[in-house]
Amino acid sequence: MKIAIVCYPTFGGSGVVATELGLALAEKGHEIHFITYKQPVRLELLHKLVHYHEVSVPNYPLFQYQPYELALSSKLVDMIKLYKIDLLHVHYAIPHAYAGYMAKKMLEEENIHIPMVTTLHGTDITLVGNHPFYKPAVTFSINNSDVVTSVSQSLKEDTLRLFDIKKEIYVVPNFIDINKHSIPFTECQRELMAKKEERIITHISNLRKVKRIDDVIEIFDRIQKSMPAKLIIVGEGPEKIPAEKLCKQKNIEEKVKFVGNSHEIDKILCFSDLFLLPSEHESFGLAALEAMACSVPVISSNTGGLPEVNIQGVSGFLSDVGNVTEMAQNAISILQDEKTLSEFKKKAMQTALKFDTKNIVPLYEEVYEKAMNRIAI
Ligand code: GMT
Repeated sequence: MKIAIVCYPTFGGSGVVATELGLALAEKGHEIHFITYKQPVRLELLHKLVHYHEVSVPNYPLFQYQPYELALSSKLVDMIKLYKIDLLHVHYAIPHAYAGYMAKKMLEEENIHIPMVTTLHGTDITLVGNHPFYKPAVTFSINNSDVVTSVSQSLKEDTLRLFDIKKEIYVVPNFIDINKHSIPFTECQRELMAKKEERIITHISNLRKVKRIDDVIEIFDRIQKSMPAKLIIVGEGPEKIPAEKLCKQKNIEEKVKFVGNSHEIDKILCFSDLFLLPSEHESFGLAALEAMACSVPVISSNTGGLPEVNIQGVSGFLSDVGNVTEMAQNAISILQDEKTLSEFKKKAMQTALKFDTKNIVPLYEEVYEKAMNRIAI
């Protein structure tokens, strides 16, 4: 099948999932065309079935806002015609499903009927899409997609609660290539980050308010008071400077390393002992799954789709949002001795296996079949 994938190319779960999906589909023989404004961060164009088409938006000084949706829908029309694409898969409702719908309608004028699958990722529903300024357009785009998927049962329920949805929503969880993530420990650079006796705690995100970085630091502060430990914070975002200030205030700045965005999260995770994700909201928590796939247990909040990924007492522990006391106690209980830690590490990895690429990508292929049949009817 020839599939066009539209996604956000930057650091962030939805772009990562879209990219990994495209690569996995190409491995299975599908021809994949990524259409977005920048080459997706995890995309290496080394596969003969993977293409990337850049959407450029000319900067016209008269406009306060440059019309990206217009440029995207025009690019979609051109590429779908040029490469004879069979199916369009848009990740993130805003503005991709909206632009995709416009492309579909333009193509219909030329008697080209292209099915559109929309995957909802979370922030497009719970944070941004739900805003009254966007809600009618998001509702319309979801209802006018041929097939809609969401990355967790919890996100499906949120979508049905927040919007007037007339479409079936299929849950297709996020996934991970377990083999790609199991880096042998010998390759690790642990000694660059921490002393032998120190536990390494890691947090990876785009450091936005929703990730509750203050809680990450508060939990770590309590851990480091009871055992030697280091905290590695991977990512860039608006909460970075306040977080650095908080570390200084708490006098733990030497124990916290901010390493910025990284293309090598596996190499960081492979020497991590614990992953913290105390988010205010998380429709799935791909970062937690990536940690688990590297045998890193997770301390998280119990919001959104996190309980579908992180299993209480097995791959880690979950607490109510903001309950840093319980999160720190649970973290210490995992880290306190080698036997408990290695038990949790093993189970974290076993829990992640359920989400391996080979189990989930066929579900997307089934969804594509459904969408193709819908158009054929
Ligand atoms: O929150 C982020 O880190 C970015 C955001 C995005 O849109 O890329 O992530 C959302 O989609 C991810 C992939 O499906 C999910 O794993 C994240 O849980 C979800 N973020 C939120 O719901 C806050």
